[in-house]
Amino acid sequence: MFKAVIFDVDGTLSETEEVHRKAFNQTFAEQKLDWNWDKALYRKLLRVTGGKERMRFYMEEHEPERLKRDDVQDFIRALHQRKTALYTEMVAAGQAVLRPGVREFIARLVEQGFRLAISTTTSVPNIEALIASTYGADGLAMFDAVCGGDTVAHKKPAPDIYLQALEKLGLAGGECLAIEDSRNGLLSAVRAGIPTVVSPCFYTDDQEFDEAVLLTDDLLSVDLAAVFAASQSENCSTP
Ligand code: XBP
Ligand code: MG
Repeated sequence: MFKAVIFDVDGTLSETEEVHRKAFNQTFAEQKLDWNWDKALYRKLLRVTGGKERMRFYMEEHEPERLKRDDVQDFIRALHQRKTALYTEMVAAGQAVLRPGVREFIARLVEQGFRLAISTTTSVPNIEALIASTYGADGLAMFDAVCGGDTVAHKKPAPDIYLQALEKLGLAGGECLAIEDSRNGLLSAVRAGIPTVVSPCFYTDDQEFDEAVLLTDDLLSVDLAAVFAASQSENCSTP
């Protein structure tokens, strides 16, 4: 049976991307940039994981000249620092809540003795803010491994952030189950050899999830024994 469940954060634990989008847009407005990421554009930009990488992707199409400046790296880093400050303030103010069923699902896992971990692209302060606002100051203690943001060179869909979690847990991929919302996250986990349940969110409901061991919109309905059996029998082809 699985020994640990590894959770993605944005879109999985909480529908946080609307708060990220708001923090990005407020940062751009403060800096007098006429960049306004509406929902339709943000859905497209979410194909790129990582806020700094996402802004660079946006500039490639909308402000290629600015990318040629010597200070572009510092420019992006400064924007991202301000965005993260705004995002964590918004989360601390209660603007991000757990998705339906997540709290009960995690409580059930803890009760049944599963170890828990986090593997996310989002910045570590964002993880801390979300867990503190939804579980209190000691919330992170539930997780044996918390892996996020720039601690890896290659973000999702590369496997790095999930491989980091496996190393910290001291477990093999097949001993764990990943819970994701997006194709980038699914590919990252499967490439790390981890069977993955996908629960799509608002921004990922149009994506493909063929490599998932199970697709669901209700984590509480997941039969872990059946998922484990399916994961053992499937030849998890690494895409
Ligand atoms: C989602 C991401 C992150 C967030 C923004 O991460 O791709 O980039 O959109 O957070 P995941 P940052 O689904 O893996 O939790 O601006 O801190 O990157
Ligand atoms: Mg996600």
